[in-house]
Formats: sequence, structure tokens, C-alpha cells
Amino acid sequence: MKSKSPLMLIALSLLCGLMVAEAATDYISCDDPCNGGDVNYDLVSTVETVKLMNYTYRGRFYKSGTDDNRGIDGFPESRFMGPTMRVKPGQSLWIKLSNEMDSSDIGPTPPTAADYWVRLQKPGEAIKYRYYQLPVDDPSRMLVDTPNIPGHFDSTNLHVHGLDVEVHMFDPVGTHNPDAPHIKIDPGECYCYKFNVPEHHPEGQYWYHPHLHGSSAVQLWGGMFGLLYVDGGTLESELEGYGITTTKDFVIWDPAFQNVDKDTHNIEVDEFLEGQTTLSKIHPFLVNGKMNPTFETATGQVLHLRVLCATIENENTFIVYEEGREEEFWDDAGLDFWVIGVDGVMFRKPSRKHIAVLAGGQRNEILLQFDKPGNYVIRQHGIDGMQFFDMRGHPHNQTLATIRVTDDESAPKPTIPIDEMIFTPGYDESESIQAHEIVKSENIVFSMGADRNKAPFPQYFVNGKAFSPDRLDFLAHPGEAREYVLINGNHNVHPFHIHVNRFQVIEMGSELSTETYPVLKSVMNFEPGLWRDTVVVPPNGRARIWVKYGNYTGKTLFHCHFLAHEDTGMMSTLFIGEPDFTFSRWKVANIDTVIMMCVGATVLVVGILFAVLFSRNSAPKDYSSVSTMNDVKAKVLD
Ligand SMILES: [Cu+2]
Repeated sequence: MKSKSPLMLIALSLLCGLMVAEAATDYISCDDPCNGGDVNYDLVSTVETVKLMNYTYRGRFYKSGTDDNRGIDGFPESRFMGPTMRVKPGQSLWIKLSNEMDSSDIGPTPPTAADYWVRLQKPGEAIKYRYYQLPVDDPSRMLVDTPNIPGHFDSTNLHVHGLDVEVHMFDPVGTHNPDAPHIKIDPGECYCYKFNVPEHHPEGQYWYHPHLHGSSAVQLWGGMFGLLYVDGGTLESELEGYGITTTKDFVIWDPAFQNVDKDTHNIEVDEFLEGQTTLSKIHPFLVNGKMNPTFETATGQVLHLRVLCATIENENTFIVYEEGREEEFWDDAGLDFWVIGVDGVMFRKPSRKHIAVLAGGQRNEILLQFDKPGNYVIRQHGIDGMQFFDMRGHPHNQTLATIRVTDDESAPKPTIPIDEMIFTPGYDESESIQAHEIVKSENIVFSMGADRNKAPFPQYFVNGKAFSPDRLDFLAHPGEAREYVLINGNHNVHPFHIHVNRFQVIEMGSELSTETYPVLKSVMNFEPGLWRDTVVVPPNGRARIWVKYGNYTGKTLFHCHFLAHEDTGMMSTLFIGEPDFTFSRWKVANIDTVIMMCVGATVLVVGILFAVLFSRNSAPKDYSSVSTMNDVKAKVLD
């Protein structure tokens, strides 16, 4: 993927003292094929009109070459998602992304600094947060953080969420250039993504979506995402072996609409960060593109739901109630279900629950079984006080879907009780990260700012800094394991997602009372050592995670998966391995190798920077005396 001529270009820019270097890219002519993989997909981003609920909706979508593979299992009329991709471990996956978007007729218009100032003039109208009620200063004093102002809504790129493959946010895929720019595919342009899925990749549910800083929230709100299964057949055959033959996708999405025309039923995608909390607009949870769709099963039969939470700025619960009891507390009335895997990694043993909480990016593989015929509902319920948008009381508690259970005796029944089933496609216990492998513990602090003289407003930070594409924030090396303490000082949640590298959750906690916020109990209820790629950092709380960096190196990212937060700054660069070019090392912070690599005046600058950053890191604990996950958990809690 790299060639010599761009390297020469970079050498030239080095000589000229330029800080931005060009690199080899995978941009292609849109006439060229991109089909050299074992599995190949054509993905086209476009603006089109579709039917959604009873509405005619014009938004940004992926389309594919044929209509046949649009939509998702059981809901072919819900054409809001791109094609469902399937790849086997060990295969190469090539995706040609063609950008045909032209949204000139639908907006939204990228906000300007002046827009933020205008909104601040009417805090009671447009700004719902109670601490933004002060009068506003002169707009000429507004400081503009340009990289974190949302924009270029018709440009795009692609993230395969959760896959352990080449880093692919910066150009080209797999780049080790610390100055590499974002892959940015403008209208009329095409890019050929080439991924290699490892032989030992966990089999499960993943997904893909755009991830261009500044336009990712608008594009997901519009409808640009799709499912991606890593499927070697093991899970399917194990489920079949247990007599479980009905599997359905269950995709939760929280589109933001405006301008509902009562006659034509026309709706448009909401303007980004512009009145998005106004109750007159539609802000529902849809499942598979529908309001409260119905799934069918029979008494005794097991229904396997593959749940993706593709929400942009909300978390939601998954609670199963008998119809009519859905307003009751889940601890009393919620029915049992089984989680058999999360974030693409199957559990060995099913975990029985009566509530699950999902935030944007997370997946749950769920088994449902009912004793009695009748109607049951799956419910988003009880995140009051912690939901990002609940300053105006919504999204409301809502029924996500209905399950109609018939008395069909011919329906297949499981061969053994669900509690006794074993699934093998996940990780073996022996693959868990060991305490002695941790080389360093670092803090990652999510915070928000309400500086009324700054655009964007509000501000979103990681470790006190908004995202900068020109800075490397964290560094790690392949083969080493690191501990990150994710700290959330806000009253709402921030779901943390790290690209390419999944992690194990070691500890969670919050200063909030689980009596006041009972849903927190389930947010923080996790199996020690749980593998995830996205974790909810509890409000006023923390999550401690362990990551072991593997084969895939280069410049990548981690961020809050509430994409509106990410677009406005809550993201950091992460460099795995050695940057290609020493001239950029002055930008690298937070690493031990910096001092050795820098000379002259750079040594002084970096030395000061390092000293400041190092002093913020908590000392790693001594884990040498522990062996099991429970020991570890006790240790981190003490
Ligand atoms: Cu966030």
C-alpha cells in the first residue's frame, strides 16, 4: 500500500521544513474496480428519498448495486441501511466507497461561529442546558476552534467498527505517517478500502459507518450505516445444534427529524446541533427503520436477536415485559433473557439478565424464550436523568418492538435449557490479558466546557483538549498491554470506543447513587474481563480497561461514540508503533521514548511537556500477587 514516490515527496517536505507530508493513498478513479479481495462490496453514499414509517424521508443513505441486498433480514422494505456485509475469518475484504452525495436540497447548513453566538443570545429558546443562562458577550470575541466545527456534510469515509483490521481513519489505510490527514472522500470521489481479517478473528456482529470528523453525526442521523458479520459458520452451527433456528437483526436508531409536513408526510433530517432538543421534532427510537415492529415466535421456541445500538447521542435499555406491564420497574416485572455475546465476541456461557443497557456502537447477542403465548414488548425505559437529551424530557420511555408469541406446537424447541448451552466462537479464558503484562496506566478524562466565547458550543474535551488532527495524543507499541482509566465527570454518559483494538473491562464505578438512578446498576454490572470495543463510562464515574495491542499498527483514534460529541472535539489520536518520520516526534506526547529521540531545543520542549503529562498519570498498581480476574477486580477496587 505504500510506494516510494510519496516517501520521496515526504523527504522533500522534510527538507523544506514543511510539517504536512503527502502519502500514498487508496483513492481510485470511480471507473476503476476495487475487487481484488476474497469478498468485495460496492458501497455508494447518496442522497435519496425513501419511505420510513408513514413518512417520505429524504436523507443520506448507502445504496448498493442491486436492491436485493438492501434492507435487513425480515424487513426488506426498511431500505435505510447499506448492504449487510459478511466475511469469514482469514478472508480479505475490499470495499469500494463511491461518494455520490449532493445534499444541496436537504441541508443541514454547517454551523458558523456566528450561528453559535446567535443561539447563545436566546438561551431559553435554543440552549436547554441550565448552566448556559448567562448573558452573552460580544461575538467579535468568539474564539473559533475550526477543526471541531461540524461541516463538510457531503464528504465521507468509512469505519468498520470493532474489526481487528488495518487502521483506516487516516490516509492511506495502515499509515504510519504521524501527519497523515483523515481519509476524506468528497462528492464524485472513490476510495478502495482493503482489509485483511485475521484467521483468529472473533465471529460475531460488527457494523460500518462514516467517520469523517465533523460529518459523522449528521451522516448517521441521516441513515448511513450497515451491518457487518464476521461469520465462519461456527455460531450458526452451534445454534442449530441446540435447535435455535430463528435469528433476526434488531437495529436501534435514533434519527432526528424536522419539518414534518402533515399533508405530504415529508420529513427532513434535523439540523446538526441546531434545535435538536425541540420537542416539536421527531426524535424516536426506531428498530429496523420502523416504529415498534413486530417479531414472531412460539412458546418454548428460542428467538435469537442480534441487537445493534446505532444511536447517535442516546443510550437505551432492552427490557422485556408482558404487554401492559411496561410501566413497572424492571426489577419487579422485567422478564429474563440471555445475553450470549457483546460487541462481536461470544460468551462461552449465556448470561441471564432482565435488563441490558446499550449505547451507540454497542451490540448484544440476545436469546429470548417465552412460556406463555401472548404479546410482549421490548422497552426503552428508565434512563431518566442520565439521557443526553432528557433536559427536555426525551427521548421518551418507548416501546422498541413487540414480540408476538403464538402457541404453535410445531415450532422448533431447544434441545437443552439455554443456561446449559456453551458457545465457542469467542475468546478462551487463557487469552485474557494478564496483570503483569500491563506496562503503563493512563487516564483518559471526558469533560465538557461551557465557555460562551468559544465555538463550537458547548465544547467537548479529552484530557482537557479538543481534538486536533495535528497532534498525537497517545502512543502504544504492538505486543504491549496498557491500562486506561476512563473518567467521566459529566452527569450523562459517554460511550468510549477505541478503533481496531478491543479491550477487557476490569472495573466500573460511579459516585451517583444507584437508588436515585437504578439503571446505573445494570450499566455497571459486567462480567469481569468482559471483552468489548465500546464501553459506557458511567456518569460521574469511571471504567478501567485493559488493551493489548496486536498486529495492526499506525495512526488511529479513540473517542466518545456519541458522534455529535466526537464531531465537536471528544476524540484523541492514538499512534500504535513507531511513527515513520522522526521530524514529527516533537508532536508526540505521553511516551517514554520521546526524550531519547529528540535533540537540541526539542529536548527541552518535549521534556517539559512529558514532565507535565507524566505527573498526571496515576502510578500503576502492583498486580504481581494476583492471578484470577476476581483477584484483579478486588485489587483495582482497593
Ligand atoms: Cu460523549
